Amino acid sequence: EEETRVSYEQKLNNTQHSVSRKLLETALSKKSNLIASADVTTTQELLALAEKVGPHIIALKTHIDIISDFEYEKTIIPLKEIAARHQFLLMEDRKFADIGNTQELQFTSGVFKITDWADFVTSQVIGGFESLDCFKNVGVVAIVGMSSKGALTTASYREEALKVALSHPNVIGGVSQNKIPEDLLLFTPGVNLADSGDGKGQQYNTPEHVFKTLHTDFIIVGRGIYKSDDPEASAITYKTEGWNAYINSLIK
Ligand code: BMP
Repeated sequence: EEETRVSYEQKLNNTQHSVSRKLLETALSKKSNLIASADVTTTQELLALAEKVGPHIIALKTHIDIISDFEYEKTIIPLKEIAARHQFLLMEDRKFADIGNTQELQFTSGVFKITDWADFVTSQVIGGFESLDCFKNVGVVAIVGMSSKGALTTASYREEALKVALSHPNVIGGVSQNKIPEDLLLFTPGVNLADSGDGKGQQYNTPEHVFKTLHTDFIIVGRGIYKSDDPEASAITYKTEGWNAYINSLIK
């Protein structure tokens, strides 16, 4: 793609949302656009990973419902302390996909009490505009398109999903494998330097590809980091690759 992208500084000037601002400010100060996906299943692994990769990431993405020994006091309180100390945000990848009232209950109740600790959450927009009203104290990243083979997020679905995302004040960005309007932040998972897939439908691209062709803002890396023998070294590699790819994408 020949056109230049919008820089983090420009995006910062164009947004009032406190979560967007925090993400962009953190990216600029850490020179990182890396979000680590902590798809581990115990509190100990989660906290150990957060501690190791914390200095190098702008956010840690969780699937909190896969933690088998979850306890608010033992899991969330220390996680929040690590996040504050290493200056990263907490992104709960809950992918809400229900009517507004149910999403509100899933967001505020149960054992996870996501509303009490997540800085931002992912949500499908399949429930329509008003289903997103309940997320007013956090940022919402709308699932616009999915990375897995055969996903039903066709061009026409993505177009309709973007209309909801662009019009809703709680939405700060989208997850997609395609370009989206630059007034939204673009979060791109399916990033891995070593693999092209996982045999379960996941499809991978390199950081270079997603910055150059999608003008993504933030890369999300799971197994490339947490499955590595040295997660901290891998986080540094993805941070450096991601930052260089971002800088290169600023140049025509
Ligand atoms: P990995 O890098 O190990 O493939 O992990 C990708 C992470 O991003 C997973 O947590 C997955 O749930 C999430 N994800 C994705 O892979 N594709 C999407 O389209 C949306 C996602 O949230």
